[in-house]
Amino acid sequence: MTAPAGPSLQTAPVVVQHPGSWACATTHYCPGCGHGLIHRLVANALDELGVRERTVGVAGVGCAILIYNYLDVDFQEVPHGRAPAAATGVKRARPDLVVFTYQGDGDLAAIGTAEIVHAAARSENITVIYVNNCVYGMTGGQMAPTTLVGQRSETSPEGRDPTTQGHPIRVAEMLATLDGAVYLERVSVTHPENIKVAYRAVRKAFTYQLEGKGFSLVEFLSPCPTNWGMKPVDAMRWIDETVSAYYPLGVIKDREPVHLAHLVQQPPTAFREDYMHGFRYETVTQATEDELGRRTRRVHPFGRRGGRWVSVDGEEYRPSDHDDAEDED
Ligand SMILES: Cc1ncc(C[n+]2csc(CCOP(=O)(O)OP(=O)(O)O)c2C)c(N)n1
Ligand code: SF4
Ligand SMILES: [Mg+2]
Repeated sequence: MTAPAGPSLQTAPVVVQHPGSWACATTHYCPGCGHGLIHRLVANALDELGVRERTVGVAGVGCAILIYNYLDVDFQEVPHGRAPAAATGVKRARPDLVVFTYQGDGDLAAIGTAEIVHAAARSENITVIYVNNCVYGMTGGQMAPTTLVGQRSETSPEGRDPTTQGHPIRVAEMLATLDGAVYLERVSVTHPENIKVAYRAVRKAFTYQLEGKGFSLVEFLSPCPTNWGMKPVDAMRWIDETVSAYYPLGVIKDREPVHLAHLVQQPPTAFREDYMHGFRYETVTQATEDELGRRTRRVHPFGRRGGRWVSVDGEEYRPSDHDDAEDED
């Protein structure tokens, strides 16, 4: 019997293919995990925006710590929770790069609370992909700041009790109070329609970064069937019926930037010359000349308590007849 005629592999039309930003590796994620889907959306967005070659991801600690094996872009690996701080450094040093963090809820909303709040407050021009699966996945399913009231976890076997364990944190709403946060949206990957919306959100967040608008974050409600003790399909249903009732999907904030610090691409020259020699927080309060005709500056570190004379070429100088009282203003 002869095989039915049809297009060969070489001539068949391409219907779907891996995004170029995808490294074509097999992931280590459990069946039904949301991380792989979310990676794919990030890869698609980077491809579509044509920024793969100038993108740097900053990976948090958690199940997705190995994301650098899956996305074909440069990555910076950082300690737990510190991704927004590291991303700040990369973006400020190289504003031409597209910089994003990829963080779980344990990483971002527990150990990294300070970093994410202040990156948003400063309106760092970065994109944050925040994966909220209501649990510490990597370490075996302990309660996270996002674990729902009543949800069972390794450390809340009877269900989270808010009287002793507090209430879950809605990160996107919390950050929305900060003027520096420009775009915040919560999405999910539970079915094709939601995935399309999620993709648009990721793409928009990166577009805002390219436009220099400032801080954006896309929060994903993501299944962790392994630690939830559910089949993958039940985990998806639980997100639709229960998780998204507490964490509503949609745009939480989308506004023009009101804080423009992120548009300062490099520190001013004077700042770099004068402030990088030992004191980070000095302010120049006056310039004068010493007896040799060198220009000197009186600088005050740390809220004007103390200070020192520094010549313009960086040499320490302290005139013996200087009266500190003159400067007490
Ligand atoms: C400083 C530090 N404290 C604790 C840990 C242990 N740890 C590793 S991953 C993790 C939780 C990760 O949970 P999450 O960020 O929600 O990511 P998920 O695995 O759920 O995607 C913790 C507590 C660590 N690696 N470093
Ligand atoms: S433990 Fe949960 S978050 Fe981690 S890979 Fe498995 S399903 Fe995904
Ligand atoms: Mg988690």
